[in-house]
Amino acid sequence: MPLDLSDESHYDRTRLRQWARGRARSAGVDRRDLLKLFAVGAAAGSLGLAGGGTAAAAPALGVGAGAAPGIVKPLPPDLFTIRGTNAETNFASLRGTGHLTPIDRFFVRNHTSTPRVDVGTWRLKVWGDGLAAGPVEFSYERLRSLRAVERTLFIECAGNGRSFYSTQQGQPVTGTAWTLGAIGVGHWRGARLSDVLRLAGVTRGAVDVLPRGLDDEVVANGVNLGRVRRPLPVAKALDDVLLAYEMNGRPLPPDHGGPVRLVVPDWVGISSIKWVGDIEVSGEALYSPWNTDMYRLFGPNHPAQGSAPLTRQTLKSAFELELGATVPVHRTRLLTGRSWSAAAPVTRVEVSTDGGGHWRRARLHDSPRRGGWVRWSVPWTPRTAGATAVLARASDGTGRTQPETAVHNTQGYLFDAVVRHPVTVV
Ligand SMILES: Nc1nc2c(c(=O)[nH]1)N[C@H]1C(S)=C(S)[C@@H](COP(=O)(O)O)O[C@H]1N2
Ligand SMILES: [Mo]
Repeated sequence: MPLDLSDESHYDRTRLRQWARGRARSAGVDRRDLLKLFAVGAAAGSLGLAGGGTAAAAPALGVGAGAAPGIVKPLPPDLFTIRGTNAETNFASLRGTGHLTPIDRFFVRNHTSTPRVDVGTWRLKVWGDGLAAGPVEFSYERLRSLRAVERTLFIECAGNGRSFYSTQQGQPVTGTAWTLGAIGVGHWRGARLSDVLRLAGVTRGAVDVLPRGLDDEVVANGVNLGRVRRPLPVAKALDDVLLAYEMNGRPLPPDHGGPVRLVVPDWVGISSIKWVGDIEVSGEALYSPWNTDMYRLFGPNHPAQGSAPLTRQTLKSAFELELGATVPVHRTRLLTGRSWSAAAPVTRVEVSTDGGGHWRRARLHDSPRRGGWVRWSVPWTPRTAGATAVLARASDGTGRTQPETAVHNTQGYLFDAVVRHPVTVV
């Protein structure tokens, strides 16, 4: 009986086993190089590549505050915090904005830098032994002539919230030290990946689909990992994945993958390959560093070989307030924020303004919907001056509530614990 790979965890476990036994094919990285990487990783505790090319504590070399890290759009300091080649959305700047994250404040996560891709000469090449015949190319015009779908979905980095492993749980992690702003909700318009794959002649024998970006090759620890790419099981690829060419009603901007990117609902941000140039459709299992050494859970809480590759994002909440904000005593203000989950709509949000002693239900301003977030608010009148913390805790339709502590992993992925947001009352 053929394996059912439409089940995500089954898929991942199967690929992982196959990969560990050398039975999945490397998509472009020499096995020797991968082993070399693993050796470096073992010595260093991990690669330091997790969701970013920079170590948590060390600022990226040559990139000072406000310096242009290869991102095209303006990055004013009130809207963004620059972290290496990436720009984190300042959550406070979302206050008063709508359900969608405006493009001028949508986070950017670049392994290298934003390439300028010409729409006129751009082609999407679909190829591989999982197709009935030879490669098929799609121009931008052809892609736009296919039946279009529109969806509102968040894209969130697997490492969003990573810095709280160290600041809140005292546990070291590697990777970009995001607070909670490595997420944005966009309204995407595009073609269905499934339509494109069918037009290209995908066969029943196809197993994995590997989209690859047109940005520069990634070099880490002296090893060229090649272009950013991460295999998707064909079941997910044929299910709900978009090839998006519009974001919030505008042509997809360069920093967010223009002219065309993948949008993979619910899955970690790395799945949503930007500037997609080609897609391999394979009859064999594929692996790349982005589903073997990176984007898996390593450390004492996880299997010795690491967890299965990450698929779905988790559950989080954030205040639309600076960390360490100063607020006046005896004055009533509206605390606002957002909560989101990849598993099911967020159904309840509770807020504590006394460091976690008492909890109140927040008022929800969006009807709970899969793929988006809910905005919420709760009034607060601080009664005593001094340092305190405000906390927000969400529950989703699966019955899950954010825990007090997130399960540590060396690369700091999937932080889901309630964040103690420091505030000073004066
Ligand atoms: N080609 C390419 N695709 C990519 C990346 C990249 O560096 N290159 N970064 C990935 C990661 S880690 C994330 S979190 C999302 C970020 O999307 P955004 O920059 O539009 O917010 O894009 C993903 N797609
Ligand atoms: Mo990411």
